[in-house]
Amino acid sequence: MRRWRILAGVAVAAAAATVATVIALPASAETAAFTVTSSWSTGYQGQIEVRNNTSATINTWQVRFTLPAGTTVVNSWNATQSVSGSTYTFTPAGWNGTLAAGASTSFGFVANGTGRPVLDGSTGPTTPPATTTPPTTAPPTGTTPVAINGQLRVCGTKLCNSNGKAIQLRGMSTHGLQWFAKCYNTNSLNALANDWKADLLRISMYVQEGGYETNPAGFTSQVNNLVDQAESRGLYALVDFHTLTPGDPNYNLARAKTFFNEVSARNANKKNIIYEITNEPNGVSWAGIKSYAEQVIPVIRANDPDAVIVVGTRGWSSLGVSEGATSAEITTNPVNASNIMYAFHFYAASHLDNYRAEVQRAAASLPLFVTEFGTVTYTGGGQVDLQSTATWLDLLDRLQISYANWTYSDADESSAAFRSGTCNGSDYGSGVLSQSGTYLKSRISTPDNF
Ligand code: IDC
Repeated sequence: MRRWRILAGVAVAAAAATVATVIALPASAETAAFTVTSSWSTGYQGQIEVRNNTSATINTWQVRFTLPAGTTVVNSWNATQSVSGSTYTFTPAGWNGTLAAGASTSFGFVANGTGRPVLDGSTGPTTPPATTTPPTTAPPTGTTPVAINGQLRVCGTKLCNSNGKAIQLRGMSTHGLQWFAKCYNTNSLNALANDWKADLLRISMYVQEGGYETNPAGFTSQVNNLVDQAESRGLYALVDFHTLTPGDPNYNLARAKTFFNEVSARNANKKNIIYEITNEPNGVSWAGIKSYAEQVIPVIRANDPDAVIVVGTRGWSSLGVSEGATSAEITTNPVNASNIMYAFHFYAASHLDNYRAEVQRAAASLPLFVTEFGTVTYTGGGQVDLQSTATWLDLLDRLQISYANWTYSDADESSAAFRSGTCNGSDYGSGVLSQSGTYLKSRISTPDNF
């Protein structure tokens, strides 16, 4: 860890009586400590701890650093970021400006590139000591899901491993990366691989709502980084192009082609990547979804010919049921491509026996992948229905249908696996799980049948 003096926000402090004490103190009275919390070949996640070393409360602070050419901040949290050229300035997020004497707060960021920050005015070394970068996670040892199963492919209606054995992957979905990037760090991902014994991380990259469309390069890099993080732990990575509103994926067709071209070119040689080309089409016909799929799939195939690709289905990936249709519209007019699967989503408190019956019917002729489901209502909140969830998961286990649960996050909603605030800390153990998280962990951590 590296300690810096921080710019104490003197200009701001001068205007505010409550922080007047800061002005009289030497600049070294507050410190900022930088740590690399996780790193990969093309970037890293950093954390900066801001500590009030004075004997009085302060109510604002400021940290400013410069990144060397070629390195940029993709995303930050728990602070307000502004950027000018290669200089980044961070001020409180709104709730962490006030620090009592001796208190500290921290904020995080993801950098694309390997250059480390240099604090404005810092006299410290520009190259951090080697100890600031923790070793990257060990490569698969032969016991991880990817080491055992290798490159997957669709065989009949099932997902098969490289030996041709039908398998089921069980795992968790991130929440929207634009909101919950801080939840995907070394500790949380280690917990997912080692404690949860998950097989799969679904990487949910919203396109709207502040997602991909606002910063294509940044989100592409964030997704790639998480594919690497999954790979280093032997987990499969399901790359979810999280379309939701508008519901017609064709609205995002050009973006999808750009995104999947880049991601598939970069990750073509990996065995752990699976592509989910649209999350939940809604208000659009099956013909419209099929047309989208038949334009996006060739883009991926040109780079990564052997990867499994999952196609969303009509009515929020309900196989059409939520819009009054059935899976027959797919079976009679399937996507013209091989090695693909179809997505089905459910929320256990909302989607009951008629949906289960349709899944059972469809599974006889279509390869299905439950790329998202919740234990709660379709709002992502409300009551956790463990009984319906158990019925669903028993069905999926029996049919060997792979699944990912919404969400591996600390969102303030009952579908989240962690209690609100968990991702501000480093503990991802049993004590911080929600009711939903406790149940999902108990299901996912049972031995796989690989
Ligand atoms: C929900 C999130 C919620 C967010 C909302 C809008 O849980 O925090 O405000 O999206 O973006 C889906 C979607 C998924 C939804 C989830 C719960 O794929 O994006 O997440 N859900 O409503 N389909 C059915 C339910």
